[in-house]
Amino acid sequence: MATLKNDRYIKALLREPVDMTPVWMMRQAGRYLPEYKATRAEAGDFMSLCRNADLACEVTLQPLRRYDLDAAILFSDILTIPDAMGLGLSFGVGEGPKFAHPIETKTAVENLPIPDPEVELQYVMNAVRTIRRELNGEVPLIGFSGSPWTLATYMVEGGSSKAFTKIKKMMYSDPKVLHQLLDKLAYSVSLYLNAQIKAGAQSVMIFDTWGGVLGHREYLDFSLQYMHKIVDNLIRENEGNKVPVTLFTKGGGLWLEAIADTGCDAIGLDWTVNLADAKARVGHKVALQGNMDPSVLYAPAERIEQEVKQILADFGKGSGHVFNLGHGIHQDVPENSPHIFVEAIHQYSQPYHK
Ligand code: 1CP
Repeated sequence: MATLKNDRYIKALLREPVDMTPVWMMRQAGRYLPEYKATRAEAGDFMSLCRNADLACEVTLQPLRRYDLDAAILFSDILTIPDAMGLGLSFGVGEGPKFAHPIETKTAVENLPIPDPEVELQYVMNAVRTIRRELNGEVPLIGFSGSPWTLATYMVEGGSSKAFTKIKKMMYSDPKVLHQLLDKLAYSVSLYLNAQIKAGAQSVMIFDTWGGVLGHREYLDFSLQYMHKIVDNLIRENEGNKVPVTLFTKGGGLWLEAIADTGCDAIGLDWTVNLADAKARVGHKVALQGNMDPSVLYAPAERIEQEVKQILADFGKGSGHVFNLGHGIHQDVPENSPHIFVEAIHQYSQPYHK
């Protein structure tokens, strides 16, 4: 990995020795940073920020200027694919995503185009290329996508959901139509992630934020099966380096063995899982990423440090752990909390790597 000055994150994902546990934070760019709000205001709206490579690069780098993070993550969103399929994505200030044309019928699924990542999603690839150039080899760049199931929830519901009424109705009454949609999404995501890798992403992560709302059989059939197809299709080596892939299913703790069997390099964990148990179950196959409850960042410094020490002790000695939050950072955490979190990980993890 001659091109990287700090390759701890990549090494830990490949379970190769490191000097200390690497850390980054899910949703590390965003509204908890005042400078993010200023850049977003300059862009006008969220999608204009994503479409402007220089501004997307700027917000990607903002958290790295403040905190000693071991990886950068592309600033974009999981909903770029459905938008490129013509669903008409919009975000109001302080509101969730909305689609002008949600997917309601079999015909709508059949008519969905497969976006060409270097055409309809070229703005994402331009952002990847710009960020890679500006990072100048300091830390690796993570590319990402939503999982087919998680993307489908937004496309069928028309936006965020709590009960997932429409997509579950489709799943139980019209499973063939849903499978057809998921199949198109798995293909689109594979093309999209491979294009990000070719544009310079050094690792990729699939966010299955809503896999945990499924029953056991439904998770395997409607979510994991399609992530598995994507893993099978991904470029796993680029520029002479391995490109590790991480799968994160929020609420996926029951399925760690099945997730590890997809051939991914790492599993992202939320905070409901104990790292020692997870390591005993799958640590011989994959690395683990996580898993502090993001709400711990509301607590005083001593409590944050105590939690970091506990999670490090749970994972124990050796490589194969990337520290992270178990889900996205909250918008209203105290400005210094991420600093305390990151410093504690680097300081207290060193004995575990000797
Ligand atoms: O108003 C704003 O400024 C927009 C807020 C915002 C941001 C900062 C959205 C809208 N998306 C993002 C960026 C983003 N989204 C990133 C890159 C930033 C980084 O991590 O540093 C990433 C990786 C995502 C991924 C994402 N988007 C997920 C998966 C991860 C997760 O948090 O579970 C999901 C589910 C989305 C959908 C989405 N986009 C935006 C919002 C507010 C949401 C969530 C909607 C919901 O709760 O249903």
